[in-house]
Amino acid sequence: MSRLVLILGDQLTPGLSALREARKDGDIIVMAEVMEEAEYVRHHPMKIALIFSAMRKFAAELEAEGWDIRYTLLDDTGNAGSIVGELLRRAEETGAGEVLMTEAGEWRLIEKLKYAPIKVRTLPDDRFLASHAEFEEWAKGRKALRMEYFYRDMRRRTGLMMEGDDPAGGQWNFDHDNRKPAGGELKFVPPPAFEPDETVRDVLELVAARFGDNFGDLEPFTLATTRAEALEALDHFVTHALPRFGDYQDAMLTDEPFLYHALLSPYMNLGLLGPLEVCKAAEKAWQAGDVPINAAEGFIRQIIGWREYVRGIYFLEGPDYTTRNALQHTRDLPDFYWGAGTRMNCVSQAVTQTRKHAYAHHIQRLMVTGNFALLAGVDPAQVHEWYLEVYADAYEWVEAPNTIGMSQFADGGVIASKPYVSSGAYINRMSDYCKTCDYKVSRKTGEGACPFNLLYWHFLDRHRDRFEGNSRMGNMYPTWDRMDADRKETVLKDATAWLARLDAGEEV
Ligand code: FAD
Ligand code: DLZ
Ligand code: SF4
Repeated sequence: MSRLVLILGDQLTPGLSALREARKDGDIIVMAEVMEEAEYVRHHPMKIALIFSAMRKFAAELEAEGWDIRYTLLDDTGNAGSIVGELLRRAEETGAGEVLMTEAGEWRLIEKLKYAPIKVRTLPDDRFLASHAEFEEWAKGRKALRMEYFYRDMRRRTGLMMEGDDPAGGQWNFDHDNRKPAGGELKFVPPPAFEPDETVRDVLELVAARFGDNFGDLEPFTLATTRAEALEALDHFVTHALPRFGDYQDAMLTDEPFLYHALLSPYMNLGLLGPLEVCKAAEKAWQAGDVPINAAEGFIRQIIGWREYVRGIYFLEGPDYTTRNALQHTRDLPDFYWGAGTRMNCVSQAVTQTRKHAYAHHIQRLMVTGNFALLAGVDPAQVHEWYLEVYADAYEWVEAPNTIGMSQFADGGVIASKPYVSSGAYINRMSDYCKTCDYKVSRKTGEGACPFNLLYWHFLDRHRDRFEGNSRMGNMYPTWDRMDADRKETVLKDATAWLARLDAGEEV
């Protein structure tokens, strides 16, 4: 009896475990564009276009290599509308009695496949460097699951930037050389733009017709949609941006969405690029003397450290992770996350570029939109859904730990040892946004006071019981306590009034 080999939209890797085990004579590859995946959240149109284009091209490559492949287009008559539905339809059509697949990256789909009325054999997703078992073993018995220690193990295991048993340059982490604000004289080379071919143009037409009302611009669409193009994007990054990646990793500049960032997460998360090959390209450039050590180390840490670590946490913590709400935040996500007007220039910049490019870099996600939601007490489930929808690289295994854990502290501190909150001073230091903002970052209260300043103290005050004893909150409570009572009262009153205007739907 023949066998179906399921390849999901984010499993576009020639060496995928299911493909390695499959046989060209007899097995049938199944790939399907289905509404259930395309609308379980309202994905940014560019994200859907990227996935469908890359799926179609990957399928064509497999077919050219001699695989028997059944590919379902979204608009095909008979499309069952879901992954499980498509498997059952193809099983009936071909007489196949079993499905082979690589584990899905999301609990929702794992559960659906587990209860599918057909036998599904699942192989581990070994495109990641740490298996579930290895991560569990690392986590076992530890009081705190801090990324830094996990990262050191990953350096030792991969041998990346190692000199024998020691880290290259004598340090594991060169972050103290990073995090410079961006000055005006910096030059940025824009990311490579890939002209849509016929396949992409067909997909763009489909996405415009079916998902045109979702938040986000569909065009200009210039993303890579094949492994060959993604490799070009990698090469471009290593040559033009990596040398300054470390220095300006946390900087933010008006109308400069990309700076020296890699823009490679959509391709790694789809499977077009492997994490190890990306890190090796960075290591090679450092070995050749083209890239300083702080840039290469910082970049590699994001991938073998953060990326692997958050995936480990997602699977360790289980399917209820996305429903956690340790701080019991309940405010609705403000309309300006969907492009409604706001006078906060930093938020407006981050949301505008998200709409245009389905991209914002880490500090914009963490310290602008994430920081605001946390300070304002927005329901983390709504924040999570927003991040899952609006970014081209968003899949739950990576998005949820970053949002629920790192950004919103909704997991109660599994990932973050302290909440990532800041007043306007941090945004002012790392960006030029405040210069042209309606609010004054230097104002702590009264007319025109920066909302981040007001909400920062409001947050600390309302969560005093939880955070007062947190050593990493440093001297924030003593600073708050040293303010005179009148001033504290004014700060809290102004913050409450500002939140009331937000809740009333005023443009704030
Ligand atoms: P660079 O800054 O150039 O970093 C290089 C690579 O490191 C990235 O491509 C990415 O693969 C990896 N990386 C860096 N930081 C992280 C991290 N914290 N977690 C995992 N990988 C990381 N990343 C996603 O891939 N998908 C998401 O859905 C996602 N959601 C996020 C939500 C929030 C609230 C926050 C704070 C972060 C989120 N991140 C997510 C992490 C990070 O912001 C993106 O990986 C990064 O911005 C991607 O852009 P880049 O390729 O230019 O990254
Ligand atoms: C995100 C996505 C979208 C939009 N569409 C499809 C699809 O039509 N077919 C498919 O196989 N996969 C799609 N995906 C990716 C899946 O949602 C992804 O595999 C799971 O969320 C697990 O990460
Ligand atoms: Fe953002 Fe405040 Fe700066 Fe305006 S003043 S850009 S609201 S941090």
